[in-house]
Amino acid sequence: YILLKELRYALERNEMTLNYQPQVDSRTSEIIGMEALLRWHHNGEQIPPDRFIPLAEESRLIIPIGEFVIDEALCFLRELQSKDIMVPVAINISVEQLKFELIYKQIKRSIERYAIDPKYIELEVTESVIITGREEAIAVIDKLIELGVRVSIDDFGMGYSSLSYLKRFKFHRIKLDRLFIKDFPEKDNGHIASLIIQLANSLEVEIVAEGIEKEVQKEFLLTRGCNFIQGYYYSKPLSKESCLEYIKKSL
Ligand code: G
Ligand code: G
Ligand code: MN
Ligand code: NA
Repeated sequence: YILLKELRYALERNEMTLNYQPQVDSRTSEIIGMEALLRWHHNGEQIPPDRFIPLAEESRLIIPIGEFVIDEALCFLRELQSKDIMVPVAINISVEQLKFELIYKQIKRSIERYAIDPKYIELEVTESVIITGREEAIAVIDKLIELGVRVSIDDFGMGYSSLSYLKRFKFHRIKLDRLFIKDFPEKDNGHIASLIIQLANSLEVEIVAEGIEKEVQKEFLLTRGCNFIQGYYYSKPLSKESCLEYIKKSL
């Protein structure tokens, strides 16, 4: 793989950056969080995460790349908190990162060093992490939750029909996958989205709908009890500077 060879040098060549996509309370238009999304600028083009994250996971490069992502995101969080801007940041975590205590140590060290309030750190893990992840991975998640960090289930509804894992640990939030809303209202009646919202509400966990592009989708979700929205309707992923501007306007 030529791309894999290039990926090895991406960090030292400063080709990686984080963008931040606002998450908004549709009742007030206030920002309630942001998701850090990794970008790789290589030879004048942007390579999408869907192409390089799997490579990074297979090659273990996800460990240094993941460390970079956590460090960048927590630096931004510290910068915000030093300005008394208390907006949580959500960070995507791959299962490979949870096989070691490294991630726990890194996050704990950053919390102490930067004096970050851990409840503003949210880790997004997919259902597959919890289902296929071995006991070590679950144990690391438990330790992180004990630190005060929050955990969300990303791409909810995509992977597994088993819901038994919902009982296994104390997660904070579900991220409703874009699949369940993207074709609403033309080709999707929204029944599955409604059901997942009901599930979240009865479990008393937060739910954020991803990939909302249209007002009609936002309105529908609101009537069904989901007011936390992430999607192009409010904003695309933004550079750190633009996200800060967004936050200042929103609060
Ligand atoms: O940014 P984009 O919208 O194209 O993201 C596509 C997918 O890439 C996301 O669903 C997410 O799972 C993954 N992704 C983005 N940034 C990161 C990251 O920093 N770490 C990991 N592990 N995955 C990421
Ligand atoms: O982690 P996850 O795979 O859920 O990442 C979210 C992905 O969805 C990112 O790649 C992000 O760029 C993308 N995204 C966010 N909002 C929208 C949207 O409104 N429409 C579409 N098509 N994609 C979105
Ligand atoms: Mn995510
Ligand atoms: Na994801």
